[in-house]
Amino acid sequence: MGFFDTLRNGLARSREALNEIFYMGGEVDEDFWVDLEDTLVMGDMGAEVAANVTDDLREQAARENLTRANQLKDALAKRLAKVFTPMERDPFEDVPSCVLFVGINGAGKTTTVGKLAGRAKKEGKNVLIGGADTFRAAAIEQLDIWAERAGIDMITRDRGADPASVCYEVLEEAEKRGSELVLVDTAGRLHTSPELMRELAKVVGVARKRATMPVSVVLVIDATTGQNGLNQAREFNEALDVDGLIITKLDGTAKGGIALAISNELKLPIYRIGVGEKIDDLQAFDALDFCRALVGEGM
Ligand SMILES: Nc1nc2c(ncn2[C@@H]2O[C@H](COP(=O)(O)OP(=O)(O)O)[C@@H](O)[C@H]2O)c(=O)[nH]1
Ligand SMILES: [Mg+2]
Repeated sequence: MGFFDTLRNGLARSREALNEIFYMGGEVDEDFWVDLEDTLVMGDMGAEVAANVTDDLREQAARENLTRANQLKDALAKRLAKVFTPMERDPFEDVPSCVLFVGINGAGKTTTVGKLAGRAKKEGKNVLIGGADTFRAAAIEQLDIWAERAGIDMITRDRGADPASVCYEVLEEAEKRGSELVLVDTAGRLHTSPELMRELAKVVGVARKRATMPVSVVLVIDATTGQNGLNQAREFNEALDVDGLIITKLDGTAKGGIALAISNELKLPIYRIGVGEKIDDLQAFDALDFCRALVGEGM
């Protein structure tokens, strides 16, 4: 299955509601526009985005005399794609690079580090993994399994160790070894909390001060959390000045639109998207492909 098919399958549930308005009747009338705007709001894209996109599309339909709903599909995908904040630098390709992964528990940080490390190693990059999630013993084990599977070294310390010191050590080791890509996993909590933000701010501060390579802070967000994901993103970005996003669990959620809302509101690029639990289930993000998969293709 190609990249696009996997993505399209993953976003099937987000697409269902949109398809309904495109197929029902198929006539572009007043109801169509109301339904479209509602559906975009329901799809977690945010009221303002939904209104702007609907207005623009409505103008385009009038200008180009588009009267069938299906004629508007590609125009909608193209308009939605513009809502995303584009990526200027890819921290996983433009090496040397140190990436710190942050996010609440269960967002998919450790899995994403594992997937990215495995892929970078395959591409011949010199990778080092840092295990700065010293909050839970199981977290270190989980990361170790990924590291071992990929044949990559991991630097960590025992449970309870100071994550900022772990990060410092990882960077020293990376320098000694001439590592190109340093991926540092950090601890989350069930929710955002001042304690978590203080701990992570320290990790980020140490990394930015110590590293001789560019440091990126990547926020991992579970798409299935919908609006709550947007709230998390606001808090993390405020506390840590995040550089970009990875949105996970886009397979089988009806909340794919949240990716668009977060990228737009916080002006953050999406570096990768997660569409499953296995090593290959992490994809490059292309805004137009994503929106076409969300909207559906065809006349
Ligand atoms: N379906 C699906 N599951 C994912 C994805 N990414 C991570 N997971 C699963 O989400 C759960 C939590 O992931 P984990 O990496 O431990 O999250 P962390 O607490 O942020 O480190 C695990 O069961 C992962 O297999 C994804 O893109 N799709
Ligand atoms: Mg983890």
